Amino acid sequence: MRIKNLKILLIAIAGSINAFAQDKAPEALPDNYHAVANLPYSFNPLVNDIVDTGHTMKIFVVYPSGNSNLTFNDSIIYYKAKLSFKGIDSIRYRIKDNQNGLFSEIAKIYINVSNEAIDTININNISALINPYGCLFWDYIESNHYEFPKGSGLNTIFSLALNIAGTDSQQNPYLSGILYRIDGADFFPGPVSSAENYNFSYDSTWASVWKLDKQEILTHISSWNQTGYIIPQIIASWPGNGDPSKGQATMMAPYYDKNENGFYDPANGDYPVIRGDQAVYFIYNDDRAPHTEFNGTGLKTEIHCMVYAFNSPDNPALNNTVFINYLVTNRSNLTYSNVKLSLFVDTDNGAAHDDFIGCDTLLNAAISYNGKIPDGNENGIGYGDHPPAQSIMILNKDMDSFIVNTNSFSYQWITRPYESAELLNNMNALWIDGSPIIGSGCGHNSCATGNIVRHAFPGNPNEVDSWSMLQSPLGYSEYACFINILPLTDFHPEETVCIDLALTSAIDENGDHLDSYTLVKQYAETVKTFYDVNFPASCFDVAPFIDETMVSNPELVQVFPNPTNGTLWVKINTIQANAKYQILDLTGRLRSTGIIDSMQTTINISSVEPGLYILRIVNNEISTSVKIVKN
Ligand SMILES: [Ca+2]
Ligand SMILES: [Ca+2]
Ligand SMILES: [Ca+2]
Ligand SMILES: [Ca+2]
Repeated sequence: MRIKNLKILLIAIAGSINAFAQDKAPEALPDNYHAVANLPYSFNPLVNDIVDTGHTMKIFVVYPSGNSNLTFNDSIIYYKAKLSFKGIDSIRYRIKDNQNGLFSEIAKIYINVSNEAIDTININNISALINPYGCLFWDYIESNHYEFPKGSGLNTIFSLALNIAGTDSQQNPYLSGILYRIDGADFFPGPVSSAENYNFSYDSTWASVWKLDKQEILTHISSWNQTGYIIPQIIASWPGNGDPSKGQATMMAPYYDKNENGFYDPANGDYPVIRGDQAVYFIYNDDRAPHTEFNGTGLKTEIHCMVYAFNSPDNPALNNTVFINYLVTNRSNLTYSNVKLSLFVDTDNGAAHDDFIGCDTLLNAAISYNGKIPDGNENGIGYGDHPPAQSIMILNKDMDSFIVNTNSFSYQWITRPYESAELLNNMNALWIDGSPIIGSGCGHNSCATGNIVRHAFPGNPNEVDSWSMLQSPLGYSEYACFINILPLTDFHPEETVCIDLALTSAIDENGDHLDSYTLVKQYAETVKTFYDVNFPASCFDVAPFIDETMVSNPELVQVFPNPTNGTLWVKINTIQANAKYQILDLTGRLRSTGIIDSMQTTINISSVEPGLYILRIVNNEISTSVKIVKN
């Protein structure tokens, strides 16, 4: 009886399941994926989803997040996280049963997005966003980050990018252009490689910046051979060498090759070489893909870039400065002529629409400053009564020409370039309509008369009779500029051009916008002197200051006592014409200097604090360095 009843019950349950199944909704179950930012992926979220036996299902809808772009078809979601996104992205979807037409509940898809390509340099009074996509300081989506003072939430630069143009021997034009890399791209992360190696693996490897503090390197130098020492990931992955089998150059990021085997192996004591107390390093090129921002043919250049800064609270000029070192190498087999290298810099002194910009031809600098006080946008956000000025200075070359443009001005000729011909005009010191700079008034022949010049608004706004934007009829607005660094007659295969820049900010806390202009010029001059003293060898000489080859060479120079309490007796074997000595600390800061005028010279360093220093003997041709210890 009981057995019989149970049997009937089971049959009844089975029957109800069958009847119910015909109307059962499909079930979407959550999914987890990993992705690298800005690279394309295809996901099939259906693989773990449930639908009735014999039925099929499809993706019905996908709800995007703001962190990614996606499309989908019946079974695949094509996904790309935004270039500057990092973290967990969450999108949602529903599926549909193709037979019974029912929909699932909403299910979530979690994508863990890694992003090694975005970091900040932030060791001094500046915090700035760095990436390897060609346009510094902005995130290619909505916000910029060149924060000064660090922590203020206010910025003095929107973006900075290097443009390159040239012609080959047949006069064919080449152009790699970049303003904001927002509607297309001419520049891409990574070194120039053979075409078959431009693939997903390449992209995921080189979508990266490497950020290092000098202290991490010094720790590695003193610890690499200690038991238990683990090489920090950033030192282990430092891109010292390219892969020749992939058409890459052998030497990439600078490093000290302790065992002199031509190969970066930090486990054997090699270490990254940087400038400054902190550096962010990356490599990019104009060859990875067809150009879509300015649609030109790329020159096949590879750019190695080191952004670096010094933590120097007692030196406000240095503490308000970020340096950039660009090494631009021609990796094509063409010799280019009439080569232009032009920096596009969109300066924003806080609120963007009340600014001026001009240049200083003696400093080789662009200088932006506020157009009025207080600085502020329509919501009152800005620097207020003490707006900053910002200098962008070329340290190792002359500024060949300088021109300005704007997104928000009523004159067509001063509008920002959108076509390649307009870009080339700006890179050649012409307004976008091809007319020259007239050295007075508005600067254009429609509203000014006078001589043709190559530098727009070179005057000091504090000087009433000079030609600055303040004295022009243009009025304050939203401005950007082209700093045209140099024309290069011939740019040969495998030749490298080196550019050193310094970006210096200043606020006169007791003054107005024009007092900050005066102060930033003073700071820029201080920074230029620092550069000239501390980087005398070459723009290519990345960092002479923590080189282990700096041991006393008794044939050239003897120093004793070492360690010293204050007095150093320096003996050299020959008198070098115009020789001088420099005492540098390990950040490269000059602490003492003087003339070497005999074969035996006494140097007093009793005023410097105890620590490790570099004594450098330099004349016009050579330098010899010796480590010294001050007790
Ligand atoms: Ca799923
Ligand atoms: Ca080595
Ligand atoms: Ca402003
Ligand atoms: Ca601007």
